[in-house]
Amino acid sequence: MKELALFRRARSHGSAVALSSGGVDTSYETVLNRSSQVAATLLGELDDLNEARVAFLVPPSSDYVVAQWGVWRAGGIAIPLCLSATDGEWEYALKDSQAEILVVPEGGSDATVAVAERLGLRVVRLRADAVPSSKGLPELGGDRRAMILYTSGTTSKPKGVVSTHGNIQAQIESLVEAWRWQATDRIPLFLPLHHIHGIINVLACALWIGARIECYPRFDMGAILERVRANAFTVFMAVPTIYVKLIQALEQSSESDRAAIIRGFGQMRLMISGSAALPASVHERWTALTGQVLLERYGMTEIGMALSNPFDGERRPGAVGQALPRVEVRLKSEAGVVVTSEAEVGEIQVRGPAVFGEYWGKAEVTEKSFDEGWFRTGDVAVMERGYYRIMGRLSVDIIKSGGYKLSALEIEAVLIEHPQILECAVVGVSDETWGEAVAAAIVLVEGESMELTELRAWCRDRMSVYKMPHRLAVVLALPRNAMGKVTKPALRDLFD
Ligand code: MCA
Ligand code: AMP
Repeated sequence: MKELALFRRARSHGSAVALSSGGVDTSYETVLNRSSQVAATLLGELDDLNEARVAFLVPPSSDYVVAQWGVWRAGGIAIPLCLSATDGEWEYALKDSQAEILVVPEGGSDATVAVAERLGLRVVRLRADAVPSSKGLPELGGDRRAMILYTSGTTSKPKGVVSTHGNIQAQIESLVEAWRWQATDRIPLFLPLHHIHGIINVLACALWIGARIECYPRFDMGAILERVRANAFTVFMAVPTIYVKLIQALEQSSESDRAAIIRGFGQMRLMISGSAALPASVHERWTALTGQVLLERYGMTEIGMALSNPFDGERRPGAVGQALPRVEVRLKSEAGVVVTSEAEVGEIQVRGPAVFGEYWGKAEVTEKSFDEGWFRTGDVAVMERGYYRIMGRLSVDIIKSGGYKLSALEIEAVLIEHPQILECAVVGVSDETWGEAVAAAIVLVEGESMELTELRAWCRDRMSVYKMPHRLAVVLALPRNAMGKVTKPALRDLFD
């Protein structure tokens, strides 16, 4: 039977612990057995789901992998939903992907189940049953579509990035090679599992190699530092905001606590930062505190990881290194010419087996995203002394906050629905902790006033917490249509 390499490899890891959550260990064998049960349940009388979309809302745990692998082994396309999303956001993802089934843990996710049932989806609840199913499972090739991840961008609604099993395998193999993943590795997983940083870089790479993952429902600083002190981890992957928060925590802790935690970080074999720019000052502060030189890398949902500082050799603060194995990268200037010399700025374009093929149901947008077969990232960079350095983005409407990519247009679309708001514009403003913070400038209906807390209460029912504006300028004196006359860069200055 043709089986994906991921599952063949898992079989060979057998009784080794794959994941541990809340003190409960789960072996590779158990994950395989349970996922075959899920696959059999999803299939029912069918032989193959044939790329039917199956959404799942499962916290980081062995259950998450059981659900993901269950969908894959049944031949479906897995759509991991955001745990902190609102009903409207879930509804959008389920409808846009034309999902047919929703998988949830045995006892949870009532709100999502209600949304799914209203939309007529079949709901499957995970069970603890670890006996393998005897049902024959479909053969899967690399070109089989495997996953849809929703990513915000330059359109007002998130787009579904479709990756095939071949894309996913290429992304994993490149990182396993570049970062020297080992079966003896132990890594904490506290990043959200609806984005590739958590899904591919942490979860999939570790499972591929036979390593051990310790799951946390969120970034729980106290619990994680406790385990760092106990030398529980060999590899650590986080977004810059987390390193900023860790530095603050270390600086505030007692001398003896700090020494013990620093020892735990110091003995790890690899610590990585990515998803947003790591300020050189944070990079240097971390080295000064812990002796660890962070490895910064650059990636995107559509392409996996593309650039990385080296495992061996110089890890340069403020730079993202060179192309990863089997990833081709070029810079294209504003004039449309491929950049061939250092110090010349251009858009990062990427090609290779890890690059996705399509946005779900958006052929035209997909076509515009490629330039002669190269994916246009929208990020601008320059090559300096052999390493790429990211300079910014082509679109002002894309914001990176806490490692999450947000669309200013999506947030504006929510704000403008507020009855007291006449006009609005959203920008990202630089922020020491969050990289960028979401800032909203609004023109109110005459005679009205508004507090930030009021605005955030309005947003809370309509968008996940990390998308909500954390800064507000209420522009009262401007005439109607004033917003259209102010550029977004000028608005950014208003907040600085
Ligand atoms: C939350 N808060 C914020 C933000 N988010 N304030 C400003 N800006 C924000 N973006 C506020 C909340 O309102 C709350 O305020 C307080 O901070 C704590 O919120 P909470 O959610 O509990 O924060 P946290 O748990 O400390 O979360 C911070 C985090 C999280 C761990 C950095 O944002 C995170 O997991 N980020 C990673 C996202 C990620 O994985 N991105 C990768 C995408 P109050 O206390 O007043 O209520 S994939 C990608 O980018 C590519 C492919 C790549 O290269 O990796
Ligand atoms: P996402 O769509 O969530 O996958 O986010 C991808 C975006 O994150 C990229 O297009 C970049 O703008 C940004 N990004 C990822 N890693 C880095 C990095 N090391 N430095 C600067 N930006 C980064």
